[in-house]
Amino acid sequence: MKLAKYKETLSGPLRQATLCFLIKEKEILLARKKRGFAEGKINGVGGKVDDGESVEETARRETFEEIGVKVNSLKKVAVLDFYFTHNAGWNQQVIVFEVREWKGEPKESEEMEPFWFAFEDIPYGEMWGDDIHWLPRVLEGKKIKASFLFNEKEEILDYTVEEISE
Ligand code: 8DG
Repeated sequence: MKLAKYKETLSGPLRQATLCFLIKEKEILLARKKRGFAEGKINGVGGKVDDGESVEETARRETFEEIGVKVNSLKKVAVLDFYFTHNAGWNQQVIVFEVREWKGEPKESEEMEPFWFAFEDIPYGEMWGDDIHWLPRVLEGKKIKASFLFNEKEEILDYTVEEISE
């Protein structure tokens, strides 16, 4: 199935979630998810946008809840639309932020176990399969808009990735 065809079957806007990557020089903070959706995967920190919250507020709240860090400033670096042929309830738009200034030391919570990785050691094999298609470009300073369609085995059926100016 192709993205365009799948999108014809949907109505209404996508639910939104956030994803934050703390960056210091050429290192990125990633965390192993200890429970819930995508348990065991390595990822940035984030979660669903609650009613009445802005995406920036969600990013700050989730980063504090998951790794105990207070974010000073957020830079939007990507907008990713995810679609799942077998479970439309998982469909969501993820707003990705880069964080270079924060207060506190990242620490483990009941949900996340954080680690610093050099950019060249990012464990893409333990991350979502789409990340290799956009995260390297984000780390080069590009802004990205992308869409991915997954099947029931979490394989990518179709995707688009483009650079955006804003
Ligand atoms: P919550 O209670 O914390 O809100 O829910 P959750 O169990 O954390 O699940 P979620 O809100 O759906 O959060 C999923 C996180 O994973 C969120 O930060 C967005 C992010 N995410 C996806 N898909 C992908 C992906 O393909 N790649 C990466 N890197 N992150 C993804 O939802």
